[in-house]
Amino acid sequence: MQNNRVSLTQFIIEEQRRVKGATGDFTSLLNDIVTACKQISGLVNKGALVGVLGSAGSENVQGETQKKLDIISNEIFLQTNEWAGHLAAMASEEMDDIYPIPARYPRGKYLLTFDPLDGSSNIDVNVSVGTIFSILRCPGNCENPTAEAFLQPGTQQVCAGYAIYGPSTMMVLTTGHGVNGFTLDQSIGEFVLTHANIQIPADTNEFAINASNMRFWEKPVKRYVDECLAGKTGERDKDFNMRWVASMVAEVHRILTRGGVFMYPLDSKMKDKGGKLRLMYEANPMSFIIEQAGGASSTGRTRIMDIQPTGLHQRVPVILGSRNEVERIISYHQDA
Ligand code: P6P
Repeated sequence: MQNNRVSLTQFIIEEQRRVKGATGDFTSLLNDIVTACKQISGLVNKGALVGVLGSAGSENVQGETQKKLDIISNEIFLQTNEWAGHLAAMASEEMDDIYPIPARYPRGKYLLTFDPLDGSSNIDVNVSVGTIFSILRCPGNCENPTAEAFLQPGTQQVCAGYAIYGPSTMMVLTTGHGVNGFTLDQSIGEFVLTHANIQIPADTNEFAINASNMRFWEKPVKRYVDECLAGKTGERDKDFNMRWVASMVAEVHRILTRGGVFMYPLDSKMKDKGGKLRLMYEANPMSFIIEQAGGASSTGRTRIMDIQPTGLHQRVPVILGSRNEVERIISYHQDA
């Protein structure tokens, strides 16, 4: 590689060498996931030029309007990952039920969950979107996987990652040995290691929340945000900045890069649904990444990665980012 840079392919293979008894199965699976993200990046980058913008005129299991690119990205993930024999099944934000690997292909020992195009409401206005994925081991009989096989706490994840389709396309990954970031070199079509061993600052002066929901928030969140807004004149004795991109991948990436706290808390509007964000393919993979980078991720009441899932599309409140800020918000929930 130019300038002695390490490609993602080389990085994954060198990681594999550290794992005793590794067969190369996981490495090959991760390579297929990366290939799917490169294809999605290409389509996102072309946008209107290839007629992929706009709504598909359908709704997903979440009751959300599906963009054309939501469906196309989902198809790309299925087609790129179904044939190689590494997976028993897949589950996606865009599909009601699990996708068992078709009988014409061999089944493998892993399960893959993904949100193929997170933040897709931004796609038509050309704001960063991304792909989030999580890899679990398939417990028991992988010959006939069921939705129950996926219902494992976040601590069981083998790997979590996201691609962010922004000014540059990046891939950020953890396999439980820290977090590393790779930038897509479009001239060679390869991801290259550019952000090794990412660590989140424990403190921050930046918070991210959809402030239009303020009247629905619980008291601990309202207390935290009010203190941030009071800045130097209040409890915190420092001024804060606010961001809201409405694309979780973009918020998490900013937090990994310069610290911060992201909140999509339980509010009275979403209380009956359990929250806004989905546990299996948004909150858990992002929590794994955030914790591996030295941050924290909680519902405000419990560590997200400890939650025993009860459903494939279960929603949870999410408060994640700089450790000291998340712990402060948790303490406010305990005070209440
Ligand atoms: P709101 C995108 O739809 C998403 O799932 C996350 O990526 C994002 O953080 C959140 O929802 C945005 O929600 O209510 O601000 O549109």
